[in-house]
Amino acid sequence: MADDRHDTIESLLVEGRTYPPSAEFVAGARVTDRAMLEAADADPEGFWAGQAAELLTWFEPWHTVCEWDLPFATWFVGGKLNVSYNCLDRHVEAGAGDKVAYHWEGEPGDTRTITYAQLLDEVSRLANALKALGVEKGDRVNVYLGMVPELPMALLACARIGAVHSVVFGGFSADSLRDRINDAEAKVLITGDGAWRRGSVVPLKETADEALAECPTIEKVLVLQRTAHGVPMTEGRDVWWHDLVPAQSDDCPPEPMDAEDLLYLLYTSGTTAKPKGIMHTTGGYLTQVAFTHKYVFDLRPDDDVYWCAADVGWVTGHSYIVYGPLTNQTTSVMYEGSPDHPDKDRFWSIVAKYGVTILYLAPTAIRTFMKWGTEFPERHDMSSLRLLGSVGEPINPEAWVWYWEVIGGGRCPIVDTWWQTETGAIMLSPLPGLTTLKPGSATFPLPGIGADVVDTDGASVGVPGGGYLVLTRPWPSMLRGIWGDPERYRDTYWARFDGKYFAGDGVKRDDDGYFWLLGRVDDVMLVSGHNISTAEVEHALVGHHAVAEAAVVGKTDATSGQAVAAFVILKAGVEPSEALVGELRDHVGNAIGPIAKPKTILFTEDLPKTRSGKIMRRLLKDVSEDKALGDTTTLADPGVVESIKSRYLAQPGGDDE
Ligand code: 6R9
Repeated sequence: MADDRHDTIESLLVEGRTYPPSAEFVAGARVTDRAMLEAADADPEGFWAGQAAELLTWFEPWHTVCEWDLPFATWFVGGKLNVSYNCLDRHVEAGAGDKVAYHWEGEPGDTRTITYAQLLDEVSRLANALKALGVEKGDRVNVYLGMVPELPMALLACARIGAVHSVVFGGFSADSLRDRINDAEAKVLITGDGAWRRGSVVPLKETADEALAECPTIEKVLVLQRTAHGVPMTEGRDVWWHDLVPAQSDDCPPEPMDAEDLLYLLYTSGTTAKPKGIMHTTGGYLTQVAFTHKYVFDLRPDDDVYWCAADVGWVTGHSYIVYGPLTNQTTSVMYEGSPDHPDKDRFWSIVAKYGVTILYLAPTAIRTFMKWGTEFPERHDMSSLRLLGSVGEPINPEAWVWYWEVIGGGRCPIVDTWWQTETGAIMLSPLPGLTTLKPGSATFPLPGIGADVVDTDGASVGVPGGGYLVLTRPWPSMLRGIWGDPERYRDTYWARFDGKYFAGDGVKRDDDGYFWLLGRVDDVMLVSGHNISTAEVEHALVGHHAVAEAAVVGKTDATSGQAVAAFVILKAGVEPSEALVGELRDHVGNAIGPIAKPKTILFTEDLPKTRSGKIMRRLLKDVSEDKALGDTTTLADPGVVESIKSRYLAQPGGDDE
């Protein structure tokens, strides 16, 4: 890194430094005062009804805004609409058919530009093809594809005919796919021959075939050709997309759906137990997704080129690659492959090529880019960027400041957005034209959202204070339950604190009332009677100049109950050594207190992560305690944990000292 840049970042990291919105940003921003927050707070239902009417087109109006029979909410009861109509037809009818919906770039470098009119045409054909395969309203359709335009098309085609989609991330194993198909009792699977990832073929069809050997409900499989590497087709069951879809009519009237009809199931990333089929419905979901997309990203639909670099296989992709952006008639970028193919500047070349103005990333990606160094973003002109977003994990201040300076050029507000598969849409986030930012804080609840911090008895802790994050009133895009298991829904989210939704995250509020997320409460360690959050120790570790990324778990310890075990990825060019272990232990001791010093530190090249980039601490805990590994099916790369395990057990002091 150039020395002046290093100095700038160091100076920005001064504790307590805040970032008010610049006058230039405020001048063009959608929200610059508290009027909307206050109105929403005074009358949340009236506020959401206003948004539903303004942002969506309804075939028939609702008669009741919200019915709340704790823990079951319904929104816009009696209203009728169609999601694909809202995402496509109405924009074409309004004359925006030639506007680009997606600039798509394949990993090998092939590109496609898809307008709203073309997308409507393709979605209608696909919807007719699904009907031809026997799909009816209410049926479940599983989708197992890479990041190709046909993936959003598949979601929209289901929505068009009232089928329920259940997307399984294209990197998941045959077992994960099988379990999710069987839980949803899906009738049709949409998949492909393969997907491109890091220059190689991800064998989707072979994996799907393995899963389907044990999926009795699947009748037909629609197969998209992408990699053309030659895959087996099962006679009578498998149909090539190119044989069926183009031959269909491009006229498929959108099915009028009830506001509370099921739109999709999405299985949670499963960092803990058995995956849950989270249920999202139609009217409330689309309202809140469109609202948050418009106001959190301060959208200017005529000028912005928006890129959410997540995968459609997780909720961020559902809400902020497909439904939010299309409802708001946005021009988006979609990229198929990995960020280091053919080189580590791929993302930045895409930003420059399409003139991306809004970029939405996960902290895990940002930390990876930090590890690779500034030379890659510095190769490209990224002056088109005007707003940056972060989602998926707490972002540590070092990564925030790096994102601010190196990617945003010190000019772009960063919206740190807290939400969950279960919440459907962003819940806590800055409003970029209003909120003064603090690096590492998701700041405040958005308009219409009730959030609080409570202690173990469910009592509000006030400001400042720390405890459990809860949501205090229903919101339109909230999950409607867990598929097939209403009791588990009640137990998981509503049983812990009476009348409140428990998010599972720990949180602190500072003197100014800002929310600071501390990670999952399952990840809190108890060391000699002291609660220490894994996120705090991880933040301390990545605050050391040698460390790129860190994961921390509490391992069972005979003397202290639990001991802190750390897994550390060093920055490029830093050599691991015993001296560095000592230095890092002292560094944590100084930052938090001697009690938080890791007992063991293992240097590693990689960490076990889910496909959405979340560290699977549960598996690291198994490693640190030398236990059989729990469910590894949701890992991005199952090899990583095995290799950490063998090295962990080999290291001096890796066992109990
Ligand atoms: C959207 C998504 C949800 C969990 C959530 C929390 C963590 C997400 C965060 C964040 C701190 C943020 N999380 N965003 N933690 N700051 N801005 O990630 O959904 O995959 O269901 O995960 O992710 O722990 O409870 P999902």
